Amino acid sequence: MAHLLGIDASTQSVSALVIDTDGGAIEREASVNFGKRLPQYGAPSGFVAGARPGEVFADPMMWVEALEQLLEELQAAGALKNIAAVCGAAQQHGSVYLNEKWPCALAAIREGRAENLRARLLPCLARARSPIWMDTSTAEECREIAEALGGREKVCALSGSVPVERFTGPQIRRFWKRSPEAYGRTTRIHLVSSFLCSVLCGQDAPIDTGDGAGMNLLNLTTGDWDGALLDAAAPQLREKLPPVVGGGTRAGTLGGYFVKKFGFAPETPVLVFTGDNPSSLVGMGAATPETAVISLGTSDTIFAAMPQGAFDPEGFGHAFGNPLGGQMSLQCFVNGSLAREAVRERIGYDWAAFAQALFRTPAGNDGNRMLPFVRPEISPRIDLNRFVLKGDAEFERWEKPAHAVRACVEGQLLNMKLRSAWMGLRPARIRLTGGAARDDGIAQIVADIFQTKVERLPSGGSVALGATLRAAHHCLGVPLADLESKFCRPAPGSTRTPAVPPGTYDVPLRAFETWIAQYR
Ligand code: XUL
Repeated sequence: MAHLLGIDASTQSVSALVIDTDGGAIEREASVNFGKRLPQYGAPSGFVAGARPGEVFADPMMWVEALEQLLEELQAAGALKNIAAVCGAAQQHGSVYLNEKWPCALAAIREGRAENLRARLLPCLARARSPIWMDTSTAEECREIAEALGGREKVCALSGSVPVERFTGPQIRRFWKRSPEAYGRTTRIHLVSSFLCSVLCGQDAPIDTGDGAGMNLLNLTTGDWDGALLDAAAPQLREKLPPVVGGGTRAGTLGGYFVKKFGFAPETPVLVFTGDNPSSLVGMGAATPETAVISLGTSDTIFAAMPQGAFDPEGFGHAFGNPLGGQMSLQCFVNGSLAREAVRERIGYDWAAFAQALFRTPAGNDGNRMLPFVRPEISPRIDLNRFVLKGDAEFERWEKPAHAVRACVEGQLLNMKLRSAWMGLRPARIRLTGGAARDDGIAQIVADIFQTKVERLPSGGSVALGATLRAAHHCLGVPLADLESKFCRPAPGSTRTPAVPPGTYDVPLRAFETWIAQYR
């Protein structure tokens, strides 16, 4: 019996899935929410604002402690027996800065000498907190990198994205400029994904091309670090980064600490981790461009496998490595679930009433619209920190709560449709994942605005599922098609087809584009 463990280190929690490939079943799901389980970190949603505008951080020790609690929970449930391979994925772009103590701490984990993970790893941090993907503080560094390379387009042609504020290269540059001594003490810089993978293996793990492409440091054509991009970011950067590898590469085997404490088999293979979005692409069975994915989580994203060489002329979209080979397109929106949550709180609804509201309001929302950005948005780049409403007087005074709900969801999806036009998607289906995907009203609006059939899979955990499928495929040799047929079939009754005629949203789309242009 082959069981696979997949880990998803996301913004608000660390979650896991255990699957049984023979039986085609999800054996166990578990999750540790940072705010609820680790309140001592003072990060109810998994992050804290920094002192300067746009800065957003998280504590890497919070991720490590949550990972350990998650494994404890799985062990207590008897779910860690028979684990044949492990893989994982993490929120993208965030970076962890480690000092010269890091190799010794890893060796202690590897050899099973470490007593307490936190005590071992805390002294290894060259920077106490990690900047994460919500950070928008590096506009100046993005300009400098563009200038060094001869323009934003040059950076995009090399790395798949123009210099982007949350991407790791500009973040590293800011750290070097502001704290040159701490940068000097840094001997290794990891992504969240490669950091956690290293901890599990007790040895420095590589970065995969999927997550590596979110750094503005990787040459997307060669699949390796790019000398010019590294030089433009910070000095001596190459020696501080781990190697880059394809998504099918083993990072190592589980460290002795984990074997001893959790009863894993010695030498359990660990496949290189990737970013949450690339992992979700695999978990959603979206290996070809016929299936596009919309993920409605802390961030909302739309992504799909794509042929090489497409770029967003506006500069907000990205080309990442596809863990299955080739590339994937991605567009990310900061104002995902936190914006939906803010609307829900403002009107005093619970989630059931929020979901119901979408069935009590018509497509187009009687002309009532919202710019649904409670924090600075990245697609497109807009520095709003409040909702803007436009419609009838009652609506604008927040006295039509059901319309406020639809205006938020329609605003988010109209913006997504407009911003993702560069991808040239003509998918046969859109697969919806993330917390809000369960909501039938939201699924219907996706089908209506994109005029495409919408499907949902039985498990909400597509990131962790993708990790288990990659582990099964690359470590155990199970064909991907077999895995997809067992684990990536839409849940019965979950499909939604367009309920309004094509063209229904043409006017709202045009109106939204004109309106949003005033704020850019
Ligand atoms: C993608 C992005 C987010 C994070 C967090 O570019 O910034 O989707 O990966 O989920």
